[in-house]
Amino acid sequence: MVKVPNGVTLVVGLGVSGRAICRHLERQGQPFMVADTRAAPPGLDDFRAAHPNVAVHCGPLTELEMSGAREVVVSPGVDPRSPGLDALAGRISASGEPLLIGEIALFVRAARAPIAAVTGANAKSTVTTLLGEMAAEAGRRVAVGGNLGTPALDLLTERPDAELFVLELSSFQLETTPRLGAESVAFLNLSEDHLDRHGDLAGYRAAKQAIFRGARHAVVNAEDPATWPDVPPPALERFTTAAPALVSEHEPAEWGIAIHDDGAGPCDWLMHGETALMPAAAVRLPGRHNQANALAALAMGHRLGLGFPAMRRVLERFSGLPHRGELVAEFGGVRWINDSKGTNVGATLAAIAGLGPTLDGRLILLAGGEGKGADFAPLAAPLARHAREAVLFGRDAERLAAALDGAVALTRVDDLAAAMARAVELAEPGDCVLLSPACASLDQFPNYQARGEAFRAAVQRLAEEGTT
Ligand code: UMA
Ligand code: ADP
Repeated sequence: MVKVPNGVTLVVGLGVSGRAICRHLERQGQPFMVADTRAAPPGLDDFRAAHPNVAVHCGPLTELEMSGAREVVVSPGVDPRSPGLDALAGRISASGEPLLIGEIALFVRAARAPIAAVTGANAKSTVTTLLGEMAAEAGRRVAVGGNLGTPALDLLTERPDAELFVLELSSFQLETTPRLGAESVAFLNLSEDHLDRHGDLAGYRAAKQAIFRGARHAVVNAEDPATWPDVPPPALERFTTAAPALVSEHEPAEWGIAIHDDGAGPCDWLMHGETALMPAAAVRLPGRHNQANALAALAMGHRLGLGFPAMRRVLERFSGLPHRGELVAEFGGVRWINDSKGTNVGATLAAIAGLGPTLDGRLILLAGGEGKGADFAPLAAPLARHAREAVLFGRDAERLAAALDGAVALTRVDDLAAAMARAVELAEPGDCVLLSPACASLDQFPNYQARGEAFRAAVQRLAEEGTT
């Protein structure tokens, strides 16, 4: 057994978050040691060289004696229920918080500006980025990060003058955050993801409900009751892709979409109650799901006092993040779309629905990877309607094939390169080749970005070959 010395903080995980936690504890002058379940995590030698006085344990956490630890701070990818940590459940530290916490709990203690936080199964990064851009456009000193990429703790030093923090928070981060205390939060949608960690949809939802703890304002999805808070915050608003429902004078107006005529003819407008805000078609991001995302960002921005003209300018110009429904190229009459961030079934359904009107039965879907225990059956009906073929690769290709059997033509291949080769064989003018895997990438790639880059590089090679 290796003992965590009394009064020393244990940091679990030597990845992006773990290193940010170490930097933060260093700045605070709090002694810490580090553990990682892998025998040789990448970058270990560099870490040791930079921190010669910090003890590092590599290997099973059950080899650690943690009873003297001041706190145990886990990285989001580390399951608090895993062997070695499970015994800490319910234990309280000297600071009165649970002994086992995550990076966001440290952030909440240190942050000196209001927090706006976004969670959901899908669209978190998009809404977080939109809100961050809106705040910047409105002249606020805003810092944006969290699950999106820059660890929340790093924002404290990257933007010491921040007057607003906008954070994307995952269920992994929220389940180790005892009390977020945010000025405004949004819970956008819920569909199956990370069931291998949370057990079932109820467990996944319960982890995300932590976003409401101590929140002063919340935005939820009127069409998805799973996003509604068990314990409502003082102010609660809803968005919907339908016309805003008539609400009593005691309830805030809904954010929705309705037909309106400003004199140029009737068309869909984004609405706040009876107030028409902007034509839905003026939102640059495509698809109804992105109009819902725009409404959620508007509702949060409104609460934060951002002016509508600034928010509208952002919605008119923001063309989306890479790897989310990104048109990589169009040549030979074929569109190639990178939706590598479609890492669960709900995201792939949204990507297909968003493209739907333009597909005309000409979709070639590339999907597969690590399914995280999800049920793929909901993909069958939209693929039957929109797709010519689904090309399946990666660890869960067989499970996908079993769920889609009979609904759409299927090909099973080993990897993305083979899936691309099949798509090239198949594609004809008018087709749309969509990489939206409905799965995590980790069986064959370091992350979803690498998978999307591999797709992009292959498409660009094809485009060059086709034009030379
Ligand atoms: N580790 C263990 N034991 C485990 C799991 C991990 O020791 O059981 C160690 C690994 O060996 C590794 C380190 O922990 O050294 C990795 O930690 P991590 O998996 O928590 O990942 P980080 O590199 O710290 O990145 C995390 C988020 N990753 C996860 O939640 C899995 C990143 O979200 C986030 O951007 C980053 O912190 C900054 O806050 C990525 C993600 O995939 C994008 N998120 C999931 C999603 O969006 O669906 C939730
Ligand atoms: P997250 O950070 O939650 O993964 P992103 O903004 O990165 O969210 O988008 C991830 C995926 O979710 C994209 O592939 C996109 O097609 C899909 N998506 C975007 N908006 C929605 C929505 N409102 N509902 C369902 N899926 C969506």
